[in-house]
Amino acid sequence: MKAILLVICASTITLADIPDYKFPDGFLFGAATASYQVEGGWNEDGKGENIWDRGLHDHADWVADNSNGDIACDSYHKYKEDVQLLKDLGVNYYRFSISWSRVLPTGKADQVNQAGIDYYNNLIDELLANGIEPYVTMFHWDLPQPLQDEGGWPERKLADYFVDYARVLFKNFGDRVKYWMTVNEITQICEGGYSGGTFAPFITNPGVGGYECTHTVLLAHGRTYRLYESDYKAEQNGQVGIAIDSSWHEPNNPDNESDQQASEVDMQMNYGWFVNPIVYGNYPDVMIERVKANSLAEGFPQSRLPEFTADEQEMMKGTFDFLGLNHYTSDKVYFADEGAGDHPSHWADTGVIGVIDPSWPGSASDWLKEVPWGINRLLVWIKNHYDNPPVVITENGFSDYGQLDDYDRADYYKRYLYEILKAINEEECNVIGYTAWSLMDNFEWMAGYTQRFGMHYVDFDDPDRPRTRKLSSYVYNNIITTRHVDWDYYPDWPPTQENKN
Ligand code: GBH
Repeated sequence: MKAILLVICASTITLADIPDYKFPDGFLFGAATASYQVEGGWNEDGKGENIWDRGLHDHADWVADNSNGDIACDSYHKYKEDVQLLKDLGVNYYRFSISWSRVLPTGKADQVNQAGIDYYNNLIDELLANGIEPYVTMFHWDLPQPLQDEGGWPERKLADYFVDYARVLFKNFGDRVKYWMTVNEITQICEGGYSGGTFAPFITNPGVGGYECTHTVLLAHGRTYRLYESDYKAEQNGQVGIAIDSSWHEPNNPDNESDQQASEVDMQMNYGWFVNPIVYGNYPDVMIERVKANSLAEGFPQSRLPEFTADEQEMMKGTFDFLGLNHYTSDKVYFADEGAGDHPSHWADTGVIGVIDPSWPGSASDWLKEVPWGINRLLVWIKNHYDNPPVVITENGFSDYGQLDDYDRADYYKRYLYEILKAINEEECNVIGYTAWSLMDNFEWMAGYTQRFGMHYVDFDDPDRPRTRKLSSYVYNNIITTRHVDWDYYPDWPPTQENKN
Protein backbone atom coordinates (compact mmCIF):
# COMPACT_ATOMS: atom_id res chain seq x y z
CA MET A 1 0.00 0.00 0.00
CA LYS A 2 2.70 2.46 1.01
CA ALA A 3 4.90 1.40 -1.87
CA ILE A 4 2.05 2.11 -4.27
CA LEU A 5 1.48 5.53 -2.74
CA LEU A 6 5.12 6.40 -3.13
CA VAL A 7 5.16 5.28 -6.72
CA ILE A 8 2.15 7.45 -7.44
CA CYS A 9 3.80 10.39 -5.67
CA ALA A 10 7.02 9.96 -7.56
CA SER A 11 5.35 9.58 -10.91
CA THR A 12 2.76 12.36 -10.54
CA ILE A 13 5.35 15.00 -11.16
CA THR A 14 5.87 13.85 -14.72
CA LEU A 15 2.18 13.37 -15.52
CA ALA A 16 0.70 16.13 -17.60
CA ASP A 17 -2.82 15.42 -16.39
CA ILE A 18 -2.55 16.17 -12.69
CA PRO A 19 -4.55 19.29 -11.86
CA ASP A 20 -2.65 22.53 -12.31
CA TYR A 21 -3.83 24.27 -9.16
CA LYS A 22 -3.18 27.98 -8.60
CA PHE A 23 -2.41 29.68 -5.31
CA PRO A 24 -5.45 31.76 -4.39
CA ASP A 25 -5.39 35.56 -4.56
CA GLY A 26 -4.08 36.89 -1.29
CA PHE A 27 -1.89 33.84 -0.63
CA LEU A 28 1.47 35.23 0.55
CA PHE A 29 5.00 33.91 0.09
CA GLY A 30 7.99 34.58 2.30
CA ALA A 31 11.43 33.46 3.34
CA ALA A 32 12.70 33.02 6.89
CA THR A 33 15.75 33.34 9.12
CA ALA A 34 16.33 33.78 12.86
CA SER A 35 18.49 36.25 14.80
CA TYR A 36 21.10 33.94 16.34
CA GLN A 37 21.45 32.02 13.09
CA VAL A 38 22.20 35.02 10.85
CA GLU A 39 22.94 38.26 12.70
CA GLY A 40 26.33 37.84 14.33
CA GLY A 41 27.40 41.05 16.08
CA TRP A 42 26.98 39.02 19.25
CA ASN A 43 28.45 41.67 21.58
CA GLU A 44 28.25 44.79 19.42
CA ASP A 45 26.70 48.15 20.27
CA GLY A 46 25.41 47.16 23.68
CA LYS A 47 23.85 43.77 22.91
CA GLY A 48 23.63 41.58 26.02
CA GLU A 49 24.69 37.95 26.31
CA ASN A 50 22.10 35.26 25.59
CA ILE A 51 21.96 31.54 26.37
CA TRP A 52 23.37 30.54 22.97
CA ASP A 53 26.30 32.94 23.34
CA ARG A 54 27.03 31.54 26.78
CA GLY A 55 26.36 27.89 25.96
CA LEU A 56 28.53 27.74 22.86
CA HIS A 57 31.35 29.89 24.26
CA ASP A 58 31.54 27.49 27.19
CA HIS A 59 31.18 24.30 25.10
CA ALA A 60 32.60 24.93 21.62
CA ASP A 61 33.04 21.21 21.06
CA TRP A 62 29.31 20.50 21.39
CA VAL A 63 28.71 21.87 17.87
CA ALA A 64 29.52 19.67 14.85
CA ASP A 65 32.21 21.99 13.42
CA ASN A 66 33.03 23.73 16.73
CA SER A 67 31.41 26.87 15.36
CA ASN A 68 28.92 29.35 16.82
CA GLY A 69 26.79 32.34 15.84
CA ASP A 70 29.26 35.07 16.86
CA ILE A 71 29.47 36.29 13.27
CA ALA A 72 27.16 33.91 11.38
CA CYS A 73 26.01 35.60 8.12
CA ASP A 74 26.95 39.00 9.56
CA SER A 75 23.44 40.24 8.82
CA TYR A 76 23.91 42.78 11.59
CA HIS A 77 26.04 44.64 9.04
CA LYS A 78 24.72 43.21 5.79
CA TYR A 79 20.96 43.57 6.22
CA LYS A 80 20.66 45.80 3.16
CA GLU A 81 22.12 43.05 1.00
CA ASP A 82 19.72 40.57 2.56
CA VAL A 83 16.82 42.80 1.57
CA GLN A 84 18.06 42.84 -2.03
CA LEU A 85 18.18 39.04 -2.04
CA LEU A 86 14.58 39.01 -0.82
CA LYS A 87 13.58 41.48 -3.47
CA ASP A 88 15.13 39.40 -6.25
CA LEU A 89 13.43 36.33 -4.81
CA GLY A 90 10.09 38.13 -5.19
CA VAL A 91 8.73 37.33 -1.75
CA ASN A 92 5.87 39.25 -0.14
CA TYR A 93 7.39 39.13 3.35
CA TYR A 94 10.53 38.39 5.34
CA ARG A 95 10.17 36.30 8.48
CA PHE A 96 13.02 37.29 10.82
CA SER A 97 13.37 37.23 14.57
CA ILE A 98 14.35 39.93 17.03
CA SER A 99 17.19 39.24 19.40
CA TRP A 100 15.76 39.93 22.86
CA SER A 101 19.17 40.79 24.31
CA ARG A 102 19.98 43.18 21.48
CA VAL A 103 16.92 45.22 22.45
CA LEU A 104 16.97 44.57 26.21
CA PRO A 105 20.55 43.61 27.21
CA THR A 106 19.53 42.36 30.66
CA GLY A 107 16.27 40.89 29.39
CA LYS A 108 14.32 43.43 31.44
CA ALA A 109 12.49 46.44 30.10
CA ASP A 110 14.07 49.04 32.37
CA GLN A 111 17.16 49.23 30.11
CA VAL A 112 16.45 49.60 26.42
CA ASN A 113 19.44 49.47 24.06
CA GLN A 114 18.81 52.23 21.53
CA ALA A 115 21.36 50.79 19.07
CA GLY A 116 19.34 47.57 19.03
CA ILE A 117 16.11 49.45 18.37
CA ASP A 118 17.91 51.35 15.58
CA TYR A 119 19.08 48.13 13.93
CA TYR A 120 15.56 46.71 13.69
CA ASN A 121 14.13 50.09 12.65
CA ASN A 122 16.64 50.17 9.81
CA LEU A 123 15.86 46.61 8.75
CA ILE A 124 12.09 47.20 8.87
CA ASP A 125 12.36 50.47 6.95
CA GLU A 126 14.63 48.91 4.33
CA LEU A 127 12.14 46.06 3.85
CA LEU A 128 9.16 48.38 3.49
CA ALA A 129 11.04 50.64 1.09
CA ASN A 130 11.48 47.55 -1.09
CA GLY A 131 7.86 46.45 -0.84
CA ILE A 132 8.49 43.56 1.58
CA GLU A 133 6.40 43.09 4.74
CA PRO A 134 8.23 42.45 7.99
CA TYR A 135 6.95 39.22 9.59
CA VAL A 136 8.44 39.18 13.04
CA THR A 137 9.19 36.40 15.53
CA MET A 138 9.74 37.88 18.97
CA PHE A 139 11.63 34.90 20.32
CA HIS A 140 13.55 32.30 18.33
CA TRP A 141 15.41 30.60 21.21
CA ASP A 142 17.98 33.26 22.22
CA LEU A 143 16.96 33.96 25.82
CA PRO A 144 18.93 36.72 27.62
CA GLN A 145 21.41 34.99 29.92
CA PRO A 146 20.43 37.08 32.99
CA LEU A 147 16.90 35.63 32.75
CA GLN A 148 18.36 32.14 32.57
CA ASP A 149 20.35 33.01 35.70
CA GLU A 150 16.97 33.55 37.38
CA GLY A 151 15.94 30.02 36.38
CA GLY A 152 14.83 30.52 32.79
CA TRP A 153 11.49 29.50 31.26
CA PRO A 154 10.43 26.97 33.94
CA GLU A 155 10.05 30.02 36.25
CA ARG A 156 6.61 31.62 35.84
CA LYS A 157 8.00 35.15 36.24
CA LEU A 158 9.57 34.71 32.78
CA ALA A 159 6.09 35.28 31.38
CA ASP A 160 6.09 38.73 33.00
CA TYR A 161 9.47 39.55 31.48
CA PHE A 162 8.30 38.36 28.06
CA VAL A 163 5.16 40.49 28.13
CA ASP A 164 7.29 43.51 29.11
CA TYR A 165 9.59 42.77 26.18
CA ALA A 166 6.64 42.38 23.80
CA ARG A 167 5.33 45.78 24.90
CA VAL A 168 8.67 47.37 23.96
CA LEU A 169 8.40 45.75 20.52
CA PHE A 170 4.79 46.83 19.91
CA LYS A 171 5.65 50.37 21.03
CA ASN A 172 8.74 50.74 18.88
CA PHE A 173 7.88 48.71 15.78
CA GLY A 174 4.12 48.17 15.78
CA ASP A 175 3.44 51.19 13.60
CA ARG A 176 5.10 49.27 10.73
CA VAL A 177 5.05 45.58 11.75
CA LYS A 178 1.62 44.04 11.13
CA TYR A 179 2.46 40.36 11.57
CA TRP A 180 3.84 39.08 14.86
CA MET A 181 4.70 35.62 16.10
CA THR A 182 5.37 35.41 19.82
CA VAL A 183 7.70 32.38 19.88
CA ASN A 184 9.21 29.79 17.58
CA GLU A 185 8.76 26.06 18.31
CA ILE A 186 7.93 25.52 21.98
CA THR A 187 9.07 21.90 21.68
CA GLN A 188 12.64 22.93 20.95
CA ILE A 189 12.70 25.75 23.51
CA CYS A 190 11.37 23.50 26.24
CA GLU A 191 12.04 19.83 25.51
CA GLY A 192 15.38 20.70 23.87
CA GLY A 193 16.40 23.31 26.43
CA TYR A 194 15.01 22.05 29.74
CA SER A 195 14.24 18.31 29.38
CA GLY A 196 16.67 16.70 26.97
CA GLY A 197 19.48 19.23 27.30
CA THR A 198 20.18 19.17 23.56
CA PHE A 199 19.66 22.92 23.05
CA ALA A 200 20.66 25.96 25.13
CA PRO A 201 20.51 26.30 28.09
CA PHE A 202 21.34 22.55 27.94
CA ILE A 203 19.44 21.55 31.07
CA THR A 204 18.52 17.90 31.58
CA ASN A 205 15.31 17.42 33.53
CA PRO A 206 13.13 15.03 31.53
CA GLY A 207 9.43 14.74 32.19
CA VAL A 208 9.43 17.91 34.31
CA GLY A 209 11.51 20.75 32.85
CA GLY A 210 9.83 20.67 29.45
CA TYR A 211 6.32 20.78 30.95
CA GLU A 212 7.14 23.63 33.34
CA CYS A 213 8.86 25.60 30.58
CA THR A 214 5.97 25.06 28.17
CA HIS A 215 3.45 26.23 30.73
CA THR A 216 5.29 29.54 31.14
CA VAL A 217 5.81 30.01 27.40
CA LEU A 218 2.12 29.37 26.71
CA LEU A 219 1.08 31.89 29.37
CA ALA A 220 3.59 34.39 27.93
CA HIS A 221 2.09 33.85 24.49
CA GLY A 222 -1.51 34.19 25.66
CA ARG A 223 -0.84 37.30 27.72
CA THR A 224 1.06 38.91 24.84
CA TYR A 225 -1.89 38.25 22.53
CA ARG A 226 -4.22 39.87 25.10
CA LEU A 227 -1.86 42.83 25.55
CA TYR A 228 -1.90 43.50 21.82
CA GLU A 229 -5.66 43.10 21.71
CA SER A 230 -6.32 45.56 24.53
CA ASP A 231 -3.59 48.17 23.99
CA TYR A 232 -2.42 48.11 20.38
CA LYS A 233 -4.75 46.34 17.99
CA ALA A 234 -7.21 49.22 17.49
CA GLU A 235 -4.43 51.58 16.48
CA GLN A 236 -1.87 49.25 14.86
CA ASN A 237 -4.32 46.82 13.30
CA GLY A 238 -1.92 43.88 13.04
CA GLN A 239 -2.10 40.16 13.75
CA VAL A 240 -0.52 38.00 16.43
CA GLY A 241 0.23 34.32 15.97
CA ILE A 242 2.83 31.76 16.97
CA ALA A 243 5.10 29.31 15.12
CA ILE A 244 4.65 25.70 16.26
CA ASP A 245 6.59 22.85 14.69
CA SER A 246 5.16 19.47 13.87
CA SER A 247 6.08 16.43 11.87
CA TRP A 248 3.26 14.33 10.46
CA HIS A 249 2.92 11.08 12.41
CA GLU A 250 1.57 8.49 9.98
CA PRO A 251 0.13 5.26 11.46
CA ASN A 252 2.80 2.61 10.88
CA ASN A 253 0.14 0.38 9.38
CA PRO A 254 -2.65 2.70 8.22
CA ASP A 255 -5.22 -0.14 8.49
CA ASN A 256 -4.30 -1.03 12.05
CA GLU A 257 -6.54 0.61 14.66
CA SER A 258 -3.88 0.68 17.35
CA ASP A 259 -1.45 2.45 15.00
CA GLN A 260 -4.18 4.93 14.10
CA GLN A 261 -4.62 5.67 17.80
CA ALA A 262 -0.84 5.98 18.22
CA SER A 263 -0.85 8.58 15.46
CA GLU A 264 -3.61 10.53 17.20
CA VAL A 265 -1.89 10.34 20.61
CA ASP A 266 1.44 11.39 19.13
CA MET A 267 -0.15 14.37 17.36
CA GLN A 268 -1.97 15.44 20.53
CA MET A 269 1.08 15.01 22.78
CA ASN A 270 3.48 16.85 20.46
CA TYR A 271 1.28 19.41 18.70
CA GLY A 272 -2.01 19.54 20.61
CA TRP A 273 0.17 20.11 23.70
CA PHE A 274 0.67 23.71 22.45
CA VAL A 275 -2.21 24.32 20.08
CA ASN A 276 -5.06 22.95 22.21
CA PRO A 277 -4.45 25.58 24.94
CA ILE A 278 -4.23 28.35 22.33
CA VAL A 279 -7.42 27.29 20.53
CA TYR A 280 -9.51 25.73 23.33
CA GLY A 281 -7.88 26.96 26.55
CA ASN A 282 -6.36 23.75 27.95
CA TYR A 283 -4.04 20.82 27.26
CA PRO A 284 -5.64 17.93 25.36
CA ASP A 285 -7.58 15.51 27.60
CA VAL A 286 -5.50 12.57 26.45
CA MET A 287 -2.35 14.40 27.53
CA ILE A 288 -3.76 15.36 30.92
CA GLU A 289 -4.74 11.70 31.49
CA ARG A 290 -1.51 10.12 30.30
CA VAL A 291 0.87 12.40 32.20
CA LYS A 292 -1.18 12.02 35.37
CA ALA A 293 -1.32 8.23 35.15
CA ASN A 294 2.42 7.96 34.58
CA SER A 295 3.24 10.51 37.30
CA LEU A 296 1.22 8.64 39.93
CA ALA A 297 2.68 5.28 38.85
CA GLU A 298 6.16 6.78 39.18
CA GLY A 299 5.42 7.87 42.76
CA PHE A 300 4.78 11.57 42.19
CA PRO A 301 1.98 12.83 44.44
CA GLN A 302 0.40 14.66 41.51
CA SER A 303 0.71 15.08 37.77
CA ARG A 304 3.96 16.48 36.41
CA LEU A 305 1.84 18.46 33.93
CA PRO A 306 1.03 21.91 35.36
CA GLU A 307 -2.61 23.04 35.40
CA PHE A 308 -4.21 26.16 33.99
CA THR A 309 -6.64 27.84 36.39
CA ALA A 310 -10.16 28.50 35.12
CA ASP A 311 -9.24 32.16 34.55
CA GLU A 312 -6.11 31.22 32.66
CA GLN A 313 -8.08 28.85 30.44
CA GLU A 314 -10.46 31.67 29.63
CA MET A 315 -7.52 33.97 28.92
CA MET A 316 -5.71 31.44 26.71
CA LYS A 317 -8.68 30.42 24.60
CA GLY A 318 -8.53 31.81 21.07
CA THR A 319 -5.20 33.62 21.41
CA PHE A 320 -4.23 33.47 17.74
CA ASP A 321 -5.01 35.33 14.54
CA PHE A 322 -3.17 32.64 12.57
CA LEU A 323 -1.39 29.41 13.42
CA GLY A 324 2.19 29.31 12.17
CA LEU A 325 3.30 25.82 11.23
CA ASN A 326 6.94 24.78 10.87
CA HIS A 327 7.01 21.49 9.01
CA TYR A 328 9.86 19.51 7.47
CA THR A 329 9.28 15.78 7.65
CA SER A 330 7.20 12.78 8.80
CA ASP A 331 7.54 9.48 10.63
CA LYS A 332 5.52 6.27 11.11
CA VAL A 333 4.27 5.50 14.56
CA TYR A 334 3.00 2.68 16.74
CA PHE A 335 2.50 2.16 20.49
CA ALA A 336 5.53 0.84 22.36
CA ASP A 337 4.69 -2.45 24.12
CA GLU A 338 6.67 -1.66 27.24
CA GLY A 339 6.19 2.08 27.05
CA ALA A 340 8.80 4.25 25.37
CA GLY A 341 11.82 5.96 26.91
CA ASP A 342 13.00 6.24 30.51
CA HIS A 343 10.62 7.43 33.22
CA PRO A 344 9.85 10.17 33.79
CA SER A 345 9.95 11.69 30.32
CA HIS A 346 7.65 13.26 27.77
CA TRP A 347 8.49 10.40 25.44
CA ALA A 348 7.43 7.80 28.02
CA ASP A 349 4.26 9.82 28.65
CA THR A 350 3.51 9.69 24.93
CA GLY A 351 4.27 5.96 24.74
CA VAL A 352 4.72 6.01 20.98
CA ILE A 353 7.65 4.92 18.83
CA GLY A 354 8.38 6.73 15.57
CA VAL A 355 10.33 5.19 12.71
CA ILE A 356 11.48 6.42 9.35
CA ASP A 357 10.63 4.56 6.16
CA PRO A 358 13.95 3.62 4.55
CA SER A 359 12.49 4.39 1.12
CA TRP A 360 12.04 8.09 1.95
CA PRO A 361 14.72 10.26 0.27
CA GLY A 362 17.16 11.80 2.73
CA SER A 363 18.87 15.17 3.16
CA ALA A 364 22.06 16.34 4.88
CA SER A 365 20.17 16.07 8.20
CA ASP A 366 19.49 12.59 9.64
CA TRP A 367 16.09 13.70 10.90
CA LEU A 368 14.89 15.21 7.61
CA LYS A 369 13.42 12.86 5.00
CA GLU A 370 11.39 14.08 2.05
CA VAL A 371 7.75 13.03 2.51
CA PRO A 372 5.63 15.57 0.60
CA TRP A 373 2.24 13.93 1.27
CA GLY A 374 2.93 14.27 5.02
CA ILE A 375 2.26 18.01 4.91
CA ASN A 376 -1.07 17.35 3.21
CA ARG A 377 -2.21 14.93 5.91
CA LEU A 378 -0.98 17.24 8.65
CA LEU A 379 -2.94 20.17 7.20
CA VAL A 380 -6.09 18.03 7.01
CA TRP A 381 -5.55 16.91 10.62
CA ILE A 382 -5.24 20.55 11.74
CA LYS A 383 -8.36 21.52 9.79
CA ASN A 384 -10.36 18.73 11.42
CA HIS A 385 -9.15 19.29 14.98
CA TYR A 386 -9.22 23.09 15.23
CA ASP A 387 -12.14 24.10 13.03
CA ASN A 388 -10.09 24.99 9.95
CA PRO A 389 -8.01 27.83 11.44
CA PRO A 390 -5.95 30.17 9.24
CA VAL A 391 -2.58 28.45 8.86
CA VAL A 392 0.64 30.05 7.68
CA ILE A 393 3.45 27.65 6.89
CA THR A 394 6.12 29.56 8.80
CA GLU A 395 8.98 27.18 7.89
CA ASN A 396 9.54 24.41 5.37
CA GLY A 397 12.81 23.46 3.72
CA PHE A 398 15.55 21.00 2.92
CA SER A 399 19.23 20.61 3.86
CA ASP A 400 22.22 19.69 1.72
CA TYR A 401 25.94 20.51 1.82
CA GLY A 402 25.80 23.85 0.04
CA GLN A 403 25.94 23.11 -3.70
CA LEU A 404 24.71 25.93 -5.96
CA ASP A 405 22.84 23.58 -8.30
CA ASP A 406 20.54 22.44 -5.50
CA TYR A 407 18.03 20.47 -7.58
CA ASP A 408 17.01 18.40 -4.53
CA ARG A 409 15.97 21.53 -2.63
CA ALA A 410 14.15 22.91 -5.68
CA ASP A 411 12.24 19.63 -6.08
CA TYR A 412 11.47 19.48 -2.37
CA TYR A 413 9.87 22.94 -2.60
CA LYS A 414 7.89 21.97 -5.70
CA ARG A 415 6.57 18.75 -4.19
CA TYR A 416 5.68 20.23 -0.79
CA LEU A 417 4.08 23.30 -2.35
CA TYR A 418 2.02 21.11 -4.65
CA GLU A 419 0.75 19.12 -1.64
CA ILE A 420 -0.20 22.44 -0.03
CA LEU A 421 -2.06 23.40 -3.22
CA LYS A 422 -3.92 20.09 -3.03
CA ALA A 423 -4.81 20.72 0.63
CA ILE A 424 -6.24 24.10 -0.34
CA ASN A 425 -8.04 23.01 -3.49
CA GLU A 426 -9.18 19.48 -2.66
CA GLU A 427 -9.55 19.63 1.13
CA GLU A 428 -10.44 23.30 1.60
CA CYS A 429 -7.68 23.76 4.16
CA ASN A 430 -7.36 27.41 5.15
CA VAL A 431 -3.67 27.84 4.33
CA ILE A 432 -2.91 31.51 3.72
CA GLY A 433 0.87 31.73 3.41
CA TYR A 434 4.09 29.83 2.88
CA THR A 435 7.57 30.59 4.19
CA ALA A 436 10.68 28.89 2.86
CA TRP A 437 13.41 28.07 5.36
CA SER A 438 15.78 29.59 4.58
CA LEU A 439 16.68 32.79 2.76
CA MET A 440 20.34 31.81 3.05
CA ASP A 441 22.70 29.27 4.58
CA ASN A 442 23.08 30.00 8.27
CA PHE A 443 24.12 28.67 11.66
CA GLU A 444 22.20 25.40 11.91
CA TRP A 445 22.40 25.10 15.72
CA MET A 446 24.23 21.97 16.87
CA ALA A 447 25.07 21.11 13.24
CA GLY A 448 26.94 24.41 12.90
CA TYR A 449 27.56 25.26 9.25
CA THR A 450 27.71 21.61 8.09
CA GLN A 451 24.06 21.45 7.00
CA ARG A 452 22.82 24.12 4.59
CA PHE A 453 19.17 25.14 4.24
CA GLY A 454 19.66 28.31 2.18
CA MET A 455 18.34 29.41 -1.20
CA HIS A 456 21.52 31.49 -1.18
CA TYR A 457 24.97 30.13 -0.53
CA VAL A 458 27.01 31.91 2.14
CA ASP A 459 30.80 31.56 2.22
CA PHE A 460 31.58 31.36 5.93
CA ASP A 461 35.34 31.24 5.29
CA ASP A 462 35.29 34.70 3.74
CA PRO A 463 35.24 37.51 6.33
CA ASP A 464 32.83 39.39 4.06
CA ARG A 465 30.35 36.48 4.07
CA PRO A 466 29.40 36.86 0.38
CA ARG A 467 26.01 35.47 -0.68
CA THR A 468 25.43 33.66 -3.99
CA ARG A 469 22.12 32.65 -5.52
CA LYS A 470 21.43 28.93 -5.75
CA LEU A 471 19.26 27.28 -8.37
CA SER A 472 16.39 26.83 -5.88
CA SER A 473 16.06 30.61 -5.53
CA TYR A 474 15.06 30.82 -9.21
CA VAL A 475 12.62 27.96 -8.87
CA TYR A 476 10.99 29.54 -5.81
CA ASN A 477 10.79 32.86 -7.66
CA ASN A 478 9.11 31.08 -10.58
CA ILE A 479 6.48 29.59 -8.25
CA ILE A 480 5.82 32.97 -6.63
CA THR A 481 5.48 34.86 -9.91
CA THR A 482 3.46 32.22 -11.80
CA ARG A 483 1.46 31.25 -8.67
CA HIS A 484 1.56 27.57 -9.48
CA VAL A 485 4.06 24.72 -9.57
CA ASP A 486 5.66 24.38 -12.97
CA TRP A 487 7.18 20.88 -12.88
CA ASP A 488 9.29 21.54 -15.96
CA TYR A 489 10.77 24.87 -14.91
CA TYR A 490 14.46 24.98 -14.04
CA PRO A 491 16.69 27.95 -14.84
CA ASP A 492 19.54 27.59 -17.31
CA TRP A 493 22.47 26.53 -15.21
CA PRO A 494 24.91 27.97 -14.50
CA PRO A 495 23.03 31.26 -14.80
CA THR A 496 23.97 33.57 -17.64
CA GLN A 497 24.33 37.29 -17.20
CA GLU A 498 20.84 38.00 -18.65
CA ASN A 499 18.79 35.52 -16.67
CA LYS A 500 20.65 36.36 -13.47
CA ASN A 501 17.75 38.69 -12.64
C1 GBH B 1 13.58 24.58 12.73
O1 GBH B 1 13.38 23.56 13.65
C2 GBH B 1 14.11 25.81 13.42
O2 GBH B 1 13.07 26.72 13.72
C3 GBH B 1 15.17 26.52 12.64
O3 GBH B 1 15.82 27.44 13.47
C4 GBH B 1 16.12 25.50 12.05
O4 GBH B 1 17.22 26.09 11.43
C5 GBH B 1 15.34 24.67 11.08
O5 GBH B 1 14.30 24.03 11.72
C6 GBH B 1 16.15 23.56 10.40
O6 GBH B 1 16.55 22.62 11.35
O7 GBH B 1 19.77 16.74 15.18
O8 GBH B 1 18.55 14.68 15.43
O9 GBH B 1 18.87 16.13 17.35
C7 GBH B 1 12.87 22.35 13.10
C8 GBH B 1 12.76 21.27 14.13
C9 GBH B 1 14.04 20.27 15.83
C10 GBH B 1 14.53 19.78 13.60
C11 GBH B 1 15.38 19.73 16.28
C12 GBH B 1 15.89 19.23 14.02
C13 GBH B 1 17.15 18.23 15.80
C14 GBH B 1 17.18 16.77 15.51
N1 GBH B 1 14.07 20.79 14.50
N2 GBH B 1 15.82 18.72 15.37
S1 GBH B 1 18.70 16.03 15.91
